Amino acid sequence: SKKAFIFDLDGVIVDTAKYHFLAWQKLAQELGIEFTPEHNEELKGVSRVRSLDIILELGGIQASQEDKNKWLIQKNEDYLSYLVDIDENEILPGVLPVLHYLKDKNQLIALGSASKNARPILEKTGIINLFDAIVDGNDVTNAKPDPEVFLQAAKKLNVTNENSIVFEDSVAGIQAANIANMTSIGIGEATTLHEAKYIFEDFTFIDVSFIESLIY
Ligand code: B16
Ligand code: MG
Repeated sequence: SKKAFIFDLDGVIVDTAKYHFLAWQKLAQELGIEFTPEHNEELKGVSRVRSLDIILELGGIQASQEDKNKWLIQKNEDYLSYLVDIDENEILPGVLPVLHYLKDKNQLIALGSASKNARPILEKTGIINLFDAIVDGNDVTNAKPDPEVFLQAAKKLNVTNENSIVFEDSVAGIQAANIANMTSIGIGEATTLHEAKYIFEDFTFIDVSFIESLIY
């Protein structure tokens, strides 16, 4: 049978969180807000607009919509400057073998990401052609834990939710997959991602027999 394997982007396929951090930190500094790597954890899987709100709340800053829009553009331009030179080396360890194995087994692969920059990242890392469907921040109105992004992906692939498997590094993403009755696989720390059906520290811990067990 054909299953849909839906991958989150940041924290699962690539570690763009480090670039998001640098760009948010630059903006925070300009606004006189202290922004640490610990704070950045709270922004994982969260939309760009919500991320700015969290940072402004951190600094106790109330801003006009005009200022917010300006800062969102500024942050994204800065973020994109870090992506200029990325290539396949940006793909996290163990991910490519899993993607290729799924292709070999004729399984369906989708992206389910909150990022509006997902397509250029998949292009630059040379894996966009492995995806049968892409759903990203440009397609959805409701952020995770709302399951919209994963529901759209399964629908595009014509696969039922029960036959869909989601790889996620954020708690909100795991919750979204669970709400959709999909199989949730957490990538990261077991304590943080305990709501996931399965948890792996990273893709190097995922072996062929586990993937087989998901397919059949
Ligand atoms: P952008 P994911 C998310 O990607 C990131 O984890 C999150 O930190 C970011 O704010 C969000 O994308 C929006 O990204 O500013 O590029 O539209 O984990 O859902 O793949
Ligand atoms: Mg993520």
